[in-house]
Amino acid sequence: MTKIIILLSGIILMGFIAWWFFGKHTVQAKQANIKQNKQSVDIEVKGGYSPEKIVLKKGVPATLNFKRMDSSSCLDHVIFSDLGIDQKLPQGQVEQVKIDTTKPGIYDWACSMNMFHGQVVVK
Ligand SMILES: [Cu+2]
Repeated sequence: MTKIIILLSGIILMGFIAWWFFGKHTVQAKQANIKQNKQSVDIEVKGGYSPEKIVLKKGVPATLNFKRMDSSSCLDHVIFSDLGIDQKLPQGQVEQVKIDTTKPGIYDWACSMNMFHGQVVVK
């Protein structure tokens, strides 16, 4: 009996590990609030980015408000390589990053060491 329980828990554990590594994890996308033909999203920078996926409406001027709560120097710059943005994020402050929404597309951002990532979808 004990053997069966061990065997079953082993199988469940392996299934969980397989799901964890190979399963499709969907990240919740955050839609920007649109007000008077402007859109903005607040992003908390703390051991990564929250939210890390943002949907912006095409053609509406957009601002991402990065608030860096993390003292790690790893997160002191945010880089949108496709948009030519490399902006400093002072700690404990809100730093506005303007995003060009004239062209629809998917734009990735990363920290200065390319360890943490986020994504903006313009559509
Ligand atoms: Cu980094």
